[in-house]
Amino acid sequence: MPAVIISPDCLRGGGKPASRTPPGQTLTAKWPVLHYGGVPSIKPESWSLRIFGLVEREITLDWKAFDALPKVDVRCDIHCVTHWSRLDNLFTGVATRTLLDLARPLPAAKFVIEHARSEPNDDFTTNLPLDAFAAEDCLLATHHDGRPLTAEHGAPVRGIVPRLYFWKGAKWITGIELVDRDRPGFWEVNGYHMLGDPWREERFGW
Ligand SMILES: Nc1nc2c(c(=O)[nH]1)N[C@H]1C(S)=C(S)[C@@H](COP(=O)(O)O)O[C@H]1N2
Ligand SMILES: [Mo]
Repeated sequence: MPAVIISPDCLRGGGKPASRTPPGQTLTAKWPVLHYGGVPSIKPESWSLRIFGLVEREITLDWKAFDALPKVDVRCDIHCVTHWSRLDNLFTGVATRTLLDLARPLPAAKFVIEHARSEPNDDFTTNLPLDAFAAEDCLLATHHDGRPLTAEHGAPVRGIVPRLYFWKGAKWITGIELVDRDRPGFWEVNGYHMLGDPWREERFGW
Protein backbone atom coordinates (compact mmCIF):
# COMPACT_ATOMS: atom_id res chain seq x y z
CA MET A 1 0.00 0.00 0.00
CA PRO A 2 1.38 3.42 -0.90
CA ALA A 3 1.47 6.04 1.85
CA VAL A 4 -1.52 8.36 2.07
CA ILE A 5 -0.85 11.84 0.73
CA ILE A 6 -2.31 14.35 3.16
CA SER A 7 -3.54 17.56 1.58
CA PRO A 8 -1.76 20.43 3.36
CA ASP A 9 -5.06 22.15 4.22
CA CYS A 10 -5.91 19.21 6.53
CA LEU A 11 -3.03 20.30 8.75
CA ARG A 12 -4.02 23.94 9.19
CA GLY A 13 -4.06 25.04 12.81
CA GLY A 14 -2.81 21.65 13.97
CA GLY A 15 -5.66 19.93 12.10
CA LYS A 16 -8.46 21.10 14.41
CA PRO A 17 -11.80 21.17 12.52
CA ALA A 18 -12.44 24.85 13.25
CA SER A 19 -9.09 25.95 11.88
CA ARG A 20 -9.52 23.76 8.80
CA THR A 21 -12.87 25.30 7.91
CA PRO A 22 -12.57 28.22 5.47
CA PRO A 23 -14.56 31.44 6.05
CA GLY A 24 -18.29 31.20 5.31
CA GLN A 25 -18.33 27.37 5.37
CA THR A 26 -20.36 25.02 7.61
CA LEU A 27 -19.27 21.44 8.32
CA THR A 28 -21.42 18.52 7.24
CA ALA A 29 -20.95 14.80 7.76
CA LYS A 30 -23.09 13.93 4.75
CA TRP A 31 -21.84 14.18 1.20
CA PRO A 32 -24.37 16.23 -0.80
CA VAL A 33 -24.76 15.73 -4.56
CA LEU A 34 -24.51 18.84 -6.75
CA HIS A 35 -24.25 19.31 -10.48
CA TYR A 36 -26.00 20.79 -13.46
CA GLY A 37 -28.32 18.48 -15.43
CA GLY A 38 -28.79 14.72 -15.24
CA VAL A 39 -26.55 11.90 -14.04
CA PRO A 40 -24.83 10.15 -16.94
CA SER A 41 -24.45 6.43 -16.47
CA ILE A 42 -21.02 5.49 -17.81
CA LYS A 43 -19.76 1.93 -18.01
CA PRO A 44 -16.00 1.70 -17.49
CA GLU A 45 -15.73 -0.24 -20.78
CA SER A 46 -17.16 2.71 -22.68
CA TRP A 47 -15.14 5.37 -20.83
CA SER A 48 -11.85 6.88 -21.94
CA LEU A 49 -9.68 9.83 -20.97
CA ARG A 50 -8.01 12.04 -23.56
CA ILE A 51 -5.08 14.30 -22.65
CA PHE A 52 -4.62 16.85 -25.40
CA GLY A 53 -3.82 20.41 -26.41
CA LEU A 54 -0.37 21.80 -25.62
CA VAL A 55 1.32 18.47 -24.90
CA GLU A 56 4.29 16.68 -26.45
CA ARG A 57 2.26 13.52 -26.80
CA GLU A 58 -1.51 13.48 -27.02
CA ILE A 59 -2.86 10.31 -25.41
CA THR A 60 -6.13 8.51 -24.92
CA LEU A 61 -6.37 6.02 -22.07
CA ASP A 62 -9.16 3.50 -22.00
CA TRP A 63 -10.33 2.09 -18.66
CA LYS A 64 -7.85 -0.80 -18.74
CA ALA A 65 -4.89 1.49 -19.41
CA PHE A 66 -6.03 4.00 -16.78
CA ASP A 67 -6.67 1.33 -14.16
CA ALA A 68 -3.20 -0.14 -14.76
CA LEU A 69 -1.49 3.11 -13.69
CA PRO A 70 -0.07 3.46 -10.17
CA LYS A 71 -2.67 4.59 -7.62
CA VAL A 72 -2.50 7.09 -4.80
CA ASP A 73 -4.58 7.67 -1.69
CA VAL A 74 -5.24 11.30 -0.81
CA ARG A 75 -6.81 12.55 2.41
CA CYS A 76 -8.43 15.94 1.88
CA ASP A 77 -11.24 18.28 2.84
CA ILE A 78 -14.08 19.19 0.46
CA HIS A 79 -15.23 22.81 0.32
CA CYS A 80 -18.29 23.46 -1.79
CA VAL A 81 -18.98 27.00 -2.95
CA THR A 82 -22.56 26.56 -1.66
CA HIS A 83 -21.09 26.81 1.89
CA TRP A 84 -20.76 23.20 3.05
CA SER A 85 -17.46 21.52 3.85
CA ARG A 86 -16.78 17.85 4.51
CA LEU A 87 -13.52 17.01 6.29
CA ASP A 88 -11.28 13.94 6.02
CA ASN A 89 -12.26 12.34 2.75
CA LEU A 90 -10.08 9.55 1.42
CA PHE A 91 -9.93 9.53 -2.36
CA THR A 92 -8.13 6.83 -4.35
CA GLY A 93 -7.13 7.13 -7.98
CA VAL A 94 -4.37 8.25 -10.32
CA ALA A 95 -2.33 11.36 -9.45
CA THR A 96 -2.66 14.16 -11.99
CA ARG A 97 1.16 14.26 -12.04
CA THR A 98 1.26 10.68 -13.29
CA LEU A 99 -1.10 11.61 -16.13
CA LEU A 100 0.76 14.80 -17.00
CA ASP A 101 4.06 12.90 -17.08
CA LEU A 102 2.61 10.62 -19.76
CA ALA A 103 1.55 13.49 -22.02
CA ARG A 104 4.26 16.01 -21.07
CA PRO A 105 2.83 19.54 -21.20
CA LEU A 106 4.70 21.95 -23.49
CA PRO A 107 6.32 25.02 -21.87
CA ALA A 108 3.51 27.20 -23.28
CA ALA A 109 0.86 25.23 -21.34
CA LYS A 110 -0.26 27.33 -18.35
CA PHE A 111 -3.88 26.30 -17.75
CA VAL A 112 -5.98 23.15 -17.73
CA ILE A 113 -9.53 22.68 -18.94
CA GLU A 114 -11.15 19.55 -17.51
CA HIS A 115 -13.81 18.15 -19.84
CA ALA A 116 -16.58 15.87 -18.68
CA ARG A 117 -19.59 13.98 -19.87
CA SER A 118 -22.76 15.73 -18.87
CA GLU A 119 -26.44 15.60 -19.65
CA PRO A 120 -28.23 17.05 -21.54
CA ASN A 121 -25.36 19.01 -23.15
CA ASP A 122 -22.32 16.92 -23.84
CA ASP A 123 -19.41 18.90 -22.43
CA PHE A 124 -19.04 20.15 -18.87
CA THR A 125 -15.81 22.07 -18.42
CA THR A 126 -13.92 23.71 -15.60
CA ASN A 127 -10.67 25.70 -15.81
CA LEU A 128 -7.71 26.11 -13.46
CA PRO A 129 -4.00 26.95 -13.57
CA LEU A 130 -1.72 24.06 -14.52
CA ASP A 131 0.27 24.56 -11.28
CA ALA A 132 -2.89 24.02 -9.23
CA PHE A 133 -3.91 20.96 -11.25
CA ALA A 134 -0.42 19.46 -10.93
CA ALA A 135 -0.26 19.79 -7.13
CA GLU A 136 0.71 16.56 -5.42
CA ASP A 137 -2.68 16.13 -3.75
CA CYS A 138 -4.64 16.33 -7.04
CA LEU A 139 -5.97 13.15 -8.61
CA LEU A 140 -8.49 11.57 -10.89
CA ALA A 141 -10.40 9.50 -8.37
CA THR A 142 -12.26 6.23 -8.75
CA HIS A 143 -12.95 5.58 -5.03
CA HIS A 144 -14.11 7.54 -1.98
CA ASP A 145 -13.54 6.19 1.54
CA GLY A 146 -12.64 2.82 0.05
CA ARG A 147 -15.75 2.39 -2.08
CA PRO A 148 -16.17 2.92 -5.84
CA LEU A 149 -17.69 6.32 -6.67
CA THR A 150 -21.42 6.22 -7.24
CA ALA A 151 -22.84 7.52 -10.52
CA GLU A 152 -24.08 10.74 -8.91
CA HIS A 153 -20.65 11.49 -7.44
CA GLY A 154 -18.95 11.07 -10.83
CA ALA A 155 -18.31 7.38 -11.59
CA PRO A 156 -16.25 5.96 -13.05
CA VAL A 157 -13.68 8.76 -12.69
CA ARG A 158 -13.79 12.34 -11.37
CA GLY A 159 -11.29 15.14 -10.82
CA ILE A 160 -10.30 16.11 -7.27
CA VAL A 161 -8.50 19.41 -6.61
CA PRO A 162 -8.41 19.62 -2.80
CA ARG A 163 -7.08 23.16 -2.44
CA LEU A 164 -9.81 24.81 -4.55
CA TYR A 165 -13.60 24.83 -4.26
CA PHE A 166 -15.07 21.48 -5.16
CA TRP A 167 -16.49 22.53 -8.53
CA LYS A 168 -12.92 22.52 -9.90
CA GLY A 169 -13.16 18.72 -9.94
CA ALA A 170 -15.22 17.52 -12.88
CA LYS A 171 -17.40 14.49 -12.29
CA TRP A 172 -17.53 11.99 -15.20
CA ILE A 173 -14.25 13.41 -16.46
CA THR A 174 -13.21 12.42 -19.98
CA GLY A 175 -10.62 14.99 -21.01
CA ILE A 176 -7.70 17.07 -19.81
CA GLU A 177 -6.86 19.92 -22.17
CA LEU A 178 -3.68 21.96 -21.79
CA VAL A 179 -3.96 25.58 -22.98
CA ASP A 180 -1.84 28.71 -22.88
CA ARG A 181 -4.58 31.14 -21.83
CA ASP A 182 -7.22 30.81 -19.13
CA ARG A 183 -10.69 30.18 -20.54
CA PRO A 184 -13.81 30.09 -18.34
CA GLY A 185 -15.56 26.72 -17.99
CA PHE A 186 -19.25 25.99 -17.39
CA TRP A 187 -19.73 27.47 -13.90
CA GLU A 188 -17.12 30.15 -14.54
CA VAL A 189 -19.12 31.44 -17.53
CA ASN A 190 -22.06 31.55 -15.14
CA GLY A 191 -20.25 33.83 -12.70
CA TYR A 192 -18.06 31.55 -10.61
CA HIS A 193 -14.43 32.52 -9.95
CA MET A 194 -11.63 31.68 -12.37
CA LEU A 195 -9.44 30.30 -9.53
CA GLY A 196 -11.75 29.52 -6.58
CA ASP A 197 -9.49 29.54 -3.51
CA PRO A 198 -11.79 28.80 -0.53
CA TRP A 199 -9.42 30.49 1.92
CA ARG A 200 -9.85 33.78 0.05
CA GLU A 201 -13.57 33.13 -0.52
CA GLU A 202 -13.14 33.34 -4.28
CA ARG A 203 -16.71 32.28 -4.99
CA PHE A 204 -17.88 34.59 -7.73
CA GLY A 205 -16.55 37.07 -10.28
CA TRP A 206 -13.11 37.65 -11.73
N1 LIG B 1 -19.54 17.02 -14.88
C1 LIG B 1 -19.83 17.86 -13.87
N2 LIG B 1 -18.98 17.91 -12.83
C2 LIG B 1 -19.22 18.75 -11.80
C3 LIG B 1 -20.36 19.59 -11.81
C4 LIG B 1 -21.24 19.53 -12.92
O1 LIG B 1 -22.25 20.24 -13.02
N3 LIG B 1 -20.94 18.63 -13.93
N4 LIG B 1 -20.59 20.43 -10.73
C5 LIG B 1 -19.48 20.73 -9.83
C6 LIG B 1 -19.94 21.26 -8.59
S1 LIG B 1 -20.65 22.81 -8.68
C7 LIG B 1 -19.74 20.63 -7.39
S2 LIG B 1 -20.08 21.41 -5.92
C8 LIG B 1 -19.22 19.25 -7.32
C9 LIG B 1 -20.15 18.40 -6.47
O2 LIG B 1 -19.69 17.07 -6.36
P1 LIG B 1 -20.55 16.02 -5.53
O3 LIG B 1 -21.91 15.95 -6.16
O4 LIG B 1 -19.81 14.74 -5.61
O5 LIG B 1 -20.65 16.55 -4.13
O6 LIG B 1 -19.09 18.68 -8.61
C10 LIG B 1 -18.56 19.54 -9.57
N5 LIG B 1 -18.33 18.77 -10.77
MO1 LIG C 1 -20.87 23.60 -6.56
